[in-house]
Amino acid sequence: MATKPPKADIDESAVHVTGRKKVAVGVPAVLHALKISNDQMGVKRSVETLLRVNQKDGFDCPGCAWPEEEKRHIAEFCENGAKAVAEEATVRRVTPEFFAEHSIDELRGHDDWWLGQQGRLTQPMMLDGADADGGARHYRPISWDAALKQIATALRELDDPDEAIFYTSGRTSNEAAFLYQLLVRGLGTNNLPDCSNMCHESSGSALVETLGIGKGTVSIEDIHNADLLIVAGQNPGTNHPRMLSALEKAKRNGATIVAVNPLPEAGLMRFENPQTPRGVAFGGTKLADEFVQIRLGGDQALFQAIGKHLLEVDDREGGVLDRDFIDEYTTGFGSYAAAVAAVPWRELVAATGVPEKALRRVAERVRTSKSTIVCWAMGLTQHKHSVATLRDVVNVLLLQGNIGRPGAGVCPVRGHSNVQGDRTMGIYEKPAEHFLQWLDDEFAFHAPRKHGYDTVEAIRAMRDGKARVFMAMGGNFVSATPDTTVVEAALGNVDLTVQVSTKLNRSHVVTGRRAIILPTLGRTDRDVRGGGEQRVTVEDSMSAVHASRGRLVPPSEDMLSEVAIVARLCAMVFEGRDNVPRADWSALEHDYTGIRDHISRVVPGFDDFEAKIAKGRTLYLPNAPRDDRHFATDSGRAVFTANPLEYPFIPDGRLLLQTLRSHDQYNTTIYGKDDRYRGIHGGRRVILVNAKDIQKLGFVEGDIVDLVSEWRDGVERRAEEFRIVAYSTPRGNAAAYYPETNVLVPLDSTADVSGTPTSKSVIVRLERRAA
Ligand SMILES: Nc1nc2c(c(=O)[nH]1)N[C@H]1C(S)=C(S)[C@@H](COP(=O)(O)OP(=O)(O)OC[C@H]3O[C@@H](n4cnc5c(=O)[nH]c(N)nc54)[C@H](O)[C@@H]3O)O[C@H]1N2
Ligand SMILES: Nc1nc2c(c(=O)[nH]1)N[C@H]1C(S)=C(S)[C@@H](COP(=O)(O)OP(=O)(O)OC[C@H]3O[C@@H](n4cnc5c(=O)[nH]c(N)nc54)[C@H](O)[C@@H]3O)O[C@H]1N2
Ligand SMILES: [Mo]
Repeated sequence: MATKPPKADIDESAVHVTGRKKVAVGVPAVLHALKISNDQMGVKRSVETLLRVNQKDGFDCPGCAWPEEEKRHIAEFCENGAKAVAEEATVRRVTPEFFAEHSIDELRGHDDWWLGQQGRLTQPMMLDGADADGGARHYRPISWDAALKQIATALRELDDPDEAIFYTSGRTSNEAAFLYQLLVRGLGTNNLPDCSNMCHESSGSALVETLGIGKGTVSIEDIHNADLLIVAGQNPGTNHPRMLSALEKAKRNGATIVAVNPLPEAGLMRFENPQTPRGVAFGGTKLADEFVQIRLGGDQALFQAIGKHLLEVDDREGGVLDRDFIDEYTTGFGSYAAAVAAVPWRELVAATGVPEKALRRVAERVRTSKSTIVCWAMGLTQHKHSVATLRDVVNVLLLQGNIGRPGAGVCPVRGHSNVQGDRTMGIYEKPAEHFLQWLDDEFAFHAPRKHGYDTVEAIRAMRDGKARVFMAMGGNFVSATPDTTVVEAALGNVDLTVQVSTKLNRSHVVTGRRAIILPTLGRTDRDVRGGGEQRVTVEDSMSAVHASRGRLVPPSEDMLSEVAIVARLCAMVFEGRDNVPRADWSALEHDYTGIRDHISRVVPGFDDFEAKIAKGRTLYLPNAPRDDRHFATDSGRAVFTANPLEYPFIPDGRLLLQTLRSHDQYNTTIYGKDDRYRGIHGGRRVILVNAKDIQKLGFVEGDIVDLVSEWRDGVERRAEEFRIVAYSTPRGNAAAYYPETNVLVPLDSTADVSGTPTSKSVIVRLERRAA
């Protein structure tokens, strides 16, 4: 059932705009984090909890996937990590009384901010068909056993296992993820969409094809020792604050940093490290040596320009390219070189919005660099031509042999704290044949081979009535996915929706005909099973795996870990069936070392898993391109690719909108109403527009407008009542926050090859609201 996205809870009339900050972090950040965490947890619990973040015997921060350094600070967390911890370790509770008080219709009128503020879920709850007396529908308490039986029965009764869809968000531990994919494949489907499909899928697609690995090729030491770091399409001051410390270190070691972004993001420009007295006292470190204010979607052109310049100078003077590397380790150089030679400079200038002189200046920095790393996040992955863009990033690095040597390589900076680990554990709708064979051998069954649905395909399947059960291992599917109205209607077509969650969100209130909530332990919670206190493991953005152990008393006694939930479901779903994985599910539920044992035999690089993560140690997964310039591509070589130049076309009178994160949110979880570094306070329904465009379009700052998305299917998608804010962004480009704007992103507007929704490029027109 579709509902109008609510906007009542945050009073947008209170929004006000101050100047943009030019420095990130520093003392105000620490104070702000402590305020949010004291509100949620109280002072004593805040201090106890925050001191455990990312320590060797503590828990992995549930914030981002940036790696920990070998030598830990006492307080190894950042402002936004502290907020993520506070959100989970809050003392507020959502109890059965809460659900008795609020009907489902009432809850549906609230936004994710209000829902998240209510606290931790404490007991399994079930929402059935209409009430017998025809009154309002409420979630009612249900026992674990009854809830899991309902789910198992629904799965066992499907005509076809492909009628079930299993989503995963990226916080799920390796152990839970491994069992979960086994449950799904044991049922007989590969329908395993995950948040990666909307996130770094484009990186995975481009890197597998060109380097034979779907992950980055650098370590934290490489970052510290790089000669040149290009940070493109990323806002680390907000989303990966600990990365700023690494950039600061690189800077002290003599690195040059180039920031490529349509917005002058505070963290990239200047950084005050609250963990060093120097940082605060002396106004911080200047990070970016050069800021390239690029047009949205102009990055492919930028990297083609760099490649073109390097080739031109090499032709004239020689000595620019690493010929030995190119000859020995790569293929496709000739066709790449011919392709970039044919692109006219004026087109590269038009696409980037950057003058040729400035493009060549950046290229000169690359030419003279001894070792170059390119870091990127959503600004490069969420466009139609993202895979082509990232192929061109790889091309530039290959020219100078910048793969597989110290201080050089590709660095896709991951989002969720275990999103990379979940993939390693097999959360993937298109699993590799060798992975499935190893699963078959280990568990004595035959896993399905047919590829499953990714996130967008899963929505289409539900929309078209092809799916009957939808289960989510964390996340907030309704708010995180594109085309909110379509998604809400699609979920309404499903017989049973199941959410395994820590906190309440829109996905619990926009449901299938029946719905079940299974409350689960988070990273900070102590997890005691029959076999004693359990640890789980996670993999960071740089392929380092380590254990995580929560210490807090869980929100209620009636909660199960993700592992226990999935292990019990495996037992119930597989009972008495042929061709299902064979394992002692109850033993695995009570002692996770048994799961790690299975992992060590199935997943490459995990030999001696248990010993390697003992006593806070880290297991570094093999990384063939980095370790010995091995490339698991068809040719066994790294691949240069020739990619036709693409960039977005913006029709006259329209703007190209990117949807991004404010400083006070974690994806769909809204911590607060401020975007401190960008100077927006007290509200979220704002659209940042270049002052000249505001004037050209006939508006003034502060005008309230509807954003209307224009897409070739002719469907009108509208997000209502946004305030216009003048901001430094290239002409024709605009920015507004997600998830409020997801309603504008057309389901079928996806990246070529990777299928990622184009959240960073939505054509909109602004429509004045009648006063
Ligand atoms: N506190 C906090 N931490 C987080 C998250 C969070 O929500 N809150 N989310 C986590 C997750 S899942 C992820 S994936 C990451 C996201 O981390 P980011 O990718 O940093 O997140 P976004 O807010 O989407 O910011 C995109 C950045 O790219 C820029 N950009 C947009 N389009 C383009 C473009 O075409 N070219 C270039 N060069 N730049 C562009 C934007 O101006 C912005 O600076 O952060 C993770 N960490
Ligand atoms: N328009 C637009 N859309 C986007 C993006 C964008 O930039 N623009 N970014 C995309 C990206 S990069 C991503 S990664 C997705 C994010 O998509 P999701 O991962 O689906 O969304 P989150 O908001 O991170 O999910 C938050 C919920 O996860 C649950 N949760 C938190 N911790 C745990 C845990 O430990 N276990 C369990 N079981 N549940 C837990 C809580 O209930 C919480 O409400 O959104 C995507 N959507
Ligand atoms: Mo993400």
